[in-house]
Amino acid sequence: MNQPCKWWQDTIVYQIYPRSFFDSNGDGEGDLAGIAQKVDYIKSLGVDVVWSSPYFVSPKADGGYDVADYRDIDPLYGNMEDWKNMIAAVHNAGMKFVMDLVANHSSDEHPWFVSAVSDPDSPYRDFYYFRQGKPDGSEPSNWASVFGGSAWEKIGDTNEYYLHLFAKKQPDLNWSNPKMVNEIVDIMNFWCDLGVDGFRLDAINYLYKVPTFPDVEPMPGSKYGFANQYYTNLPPVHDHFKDLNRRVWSPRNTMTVAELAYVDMQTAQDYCAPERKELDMLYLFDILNIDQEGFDKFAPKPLDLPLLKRTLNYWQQGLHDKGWLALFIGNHDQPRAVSRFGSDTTYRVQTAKMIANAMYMLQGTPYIFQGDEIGMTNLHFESIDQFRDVEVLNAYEEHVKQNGEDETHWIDLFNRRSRDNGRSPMQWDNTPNGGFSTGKPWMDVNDNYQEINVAQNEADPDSVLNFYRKLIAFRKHNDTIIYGKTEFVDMEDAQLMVYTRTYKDKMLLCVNNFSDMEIPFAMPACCKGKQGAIALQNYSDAALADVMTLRPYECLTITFE
Ligand code: TEU
Repeated sequence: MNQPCKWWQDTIVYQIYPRSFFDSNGDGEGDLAGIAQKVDYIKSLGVDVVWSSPYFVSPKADGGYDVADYRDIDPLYGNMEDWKNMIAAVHNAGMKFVMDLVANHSSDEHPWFVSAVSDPDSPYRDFYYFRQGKPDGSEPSNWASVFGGSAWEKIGDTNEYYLHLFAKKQPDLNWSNPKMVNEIVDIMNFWCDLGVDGFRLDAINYLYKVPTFPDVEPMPGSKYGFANQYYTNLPPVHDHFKDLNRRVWSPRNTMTVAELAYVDMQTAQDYCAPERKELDMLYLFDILNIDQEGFDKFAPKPLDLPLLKRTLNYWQQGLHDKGWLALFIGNHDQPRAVSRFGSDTTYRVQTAKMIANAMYMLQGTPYIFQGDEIGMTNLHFESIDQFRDVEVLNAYEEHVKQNGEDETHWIDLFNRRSRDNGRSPMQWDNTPNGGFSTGKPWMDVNDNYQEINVAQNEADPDSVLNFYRKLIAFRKHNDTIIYGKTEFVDMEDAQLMVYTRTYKDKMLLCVNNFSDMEIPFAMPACCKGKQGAIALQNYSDAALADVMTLRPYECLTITFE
């Protein structure tokens, strides 16, 4: 990678889920004015970029990832004036703002779809995928939706269907129609004119589908199958990225970060090779599927640390000098990292710091998801009524209602694995509703808010929050972290994740104990006999030695000059 790096390679991004961040007007819903009020807090972390999940007009069948008007704000979150105040506050604090562009699909309540579905001669007909069912009346193909069931929805009592890879209220947009693409370009330019500095591109490698929609092998016990080979990373996707880059991203000097599932190395390198002028940064899924069976997030399995290390290493090596990774431990689609990768009870604070240390010393741009910086945990909900996510509600309907499976088992699974874990309101202080809202929150606050909240973290110099601040300050402008080569030590060790980062004559050693046991650790050969200095640690009194005993979930970052 050439020095100096691009601005977004030496930056830290903070992700907001707006509905759950801060409610400024007591209606129980987070809002844009609430984000503006908390800008100083975000800035105090040391981050430079704010990305907010969508706040556009939406029926919110999928948390706002179902957009009904790309140019206006949903009244739940405020209005255009509030948006302008929010982005001004972000910019005045010296930070940049990234918007979430959801362009693989729109809402079924978007005027384009409303027109297309009601009028066969609509000019918007070809903005979507309408197909006739098979002669027997079944769906045009047996493709499964990401959220369960068929990816095709029948229109009234016709034999016509439309495609929705996600929820049925999210019809897929047809990127083979240049008029539709022009609309997306206009939308991006509209927001660039208003000051956005970058785009997070939602589910963007799904945008081209093989238009014959071939049937696939059904999943066990289902009529439907995952057809990702027919809609993921197909060659026209590269052409679309080049086109958007030429028309919007390069002239506007924006940062792009693409959410990508099922990417192989060659494709990843092609997406972000600077000379190809496609994308800047890749937000890849592999590490998040590591503790589940295949694609089934409700089939958890224990963390396989060697597999996690191999996966991280694969991307660290493959993209070094050839691309750029987003580094993250959580987002609005995931359970909380402390609960899934360590301890969310006795060693919660140590775990939260250790996971940040393990992930954010790697090469790439760190993304911090709201609440992870104070060590927020998974939920302890007792009833299905407390859950909000479409994925949970669909799974409940299928497994408990239709198949009669054990309800307690499924509630337990939802508390461990659902997306709602990442979406509960931010815990600001120990007042009712964690200080998130003076009204009744749209979703219950985690019952541990009195113990885990921002105010408590602010008051404690050894808190998770203050560890994040130290980590960010240490990481920023640090050439070893930005440019260095990554080398993992003992890939097969099932408890420790240890790696070095090396650049010119400097080296950094990152040591992380992923277990609740004391584990002996011998300095790797490359560090022995050298004078190291502890830059980060989660037990304030570590002493360096050639052979050490790491305490439960202990982490260290050590620098060697
Ligand atoms: O996610 C795309 C995606 O494929 C996965 O995140 C998937 O939805 C999830 O793992 C299911 O558990 C993006 C957004 O991040 C997500 O919130 C949206 O639901 C989805 O696109 C559709 O817009």
